[in-house]
Parts: sequence; structure tokens; C-alpha cells
Amino acid sequence: MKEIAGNLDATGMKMAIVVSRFNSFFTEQLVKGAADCFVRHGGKDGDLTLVRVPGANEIPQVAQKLAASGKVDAVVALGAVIQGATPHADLINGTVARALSKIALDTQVPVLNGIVCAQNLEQAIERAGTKQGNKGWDAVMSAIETVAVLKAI
Ligand code: INI
Repeated sequence: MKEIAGNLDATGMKMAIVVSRFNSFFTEQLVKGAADCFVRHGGKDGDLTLVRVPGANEIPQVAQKLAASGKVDAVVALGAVIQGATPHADLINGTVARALSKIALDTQVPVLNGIVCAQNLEQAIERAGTKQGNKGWDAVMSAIETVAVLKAI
């Protein structure tokens, strides 16, 4: 049996991060985790591009432009959507997740969803560098592996 799997070596990779300013208390922690993961796996800080947008809703359009630009091997979306009194957060989460998946399929450039979807502040804290780790780190790790596996096929 021939098996194909991606390694976790980011040497020579170019990556873009799109991060929302909304809930920046959390999203800045995700950026730190994401950049740390990229560099610790052999990526160069200069090969990482950070793009800021107002909120999670604005991430897909910018991710699409980056993915279609031919300048990056992967795009990582970072945000924090926290449930409030209205169903607004659910709408954002579903719409953005579907859009990011479509961009990846349309462009063949991996687009990783590192958006924290939390019921409350405590859950968001847990995913931004405490009990549940850092979702920015996790998204970059998955991006590195996906780039590598696509290259290997
Ligand atoms: N944007 C977020 O990134 N997180 C949220 O929790 C959030 N909530 O809950 O409203 C949010 N709203 C703003 C939205 O992403 C857009 O920026 C806005 O609707 C303008 O298009």
C-alpha cells in the first residue's frame, strides 16, 4: 500500500493570516500562537503576512483575494465569534465556515478556519492560549500539513 501524508516542515512556505479586530483581546493571542507555530516549524517570519479586517464576516473576501493571488501557499483565518443575546454569532459562524471551505476548493490553496466559536468568554479564553491550547497554533499546524500533503500527491 502506498501511503501519502504531509510532514510538519514549514521551510520555504509562504503563509497569510487574516485576523479580525472584533474581540481583539482574543484574536491577538491567536495571532501570537499562529506566528509561533509557523516559525517553530521552520517557516521564516518574513514569509508570514498578517492582514487585519474588522470582523469575522469580512475574513472570506480577503482570504479569497490572498488565495487567488498566487503569492501564498496557505491562508489561515483567525477570529473570535462569541455568542450574545441574538443569533448573529451562529449566522456568522455558518456563513464564514462555508465560504472559507469554498475558497479552498475553488483556488486549490488551503484555507484553514482558526476562528474560535465560543458560547461565552470562558470558552474563548480556553481556546486562546489556556486550557484548550491556542486555536491559532492549531490552524497553522493544519495548514503546514495540508500544504505538504497536497504537494506530495
Ligand atoms: N464579528 C466577530 O468577529 N465576532 C463576533 O463575535 C461578532 N459578533 O458577535 O457580532 C462579530 N460581528 C461583526 C461582523 O463580523 C462584521 O464585522 C459586521 O457585521 C460588519 O459586516
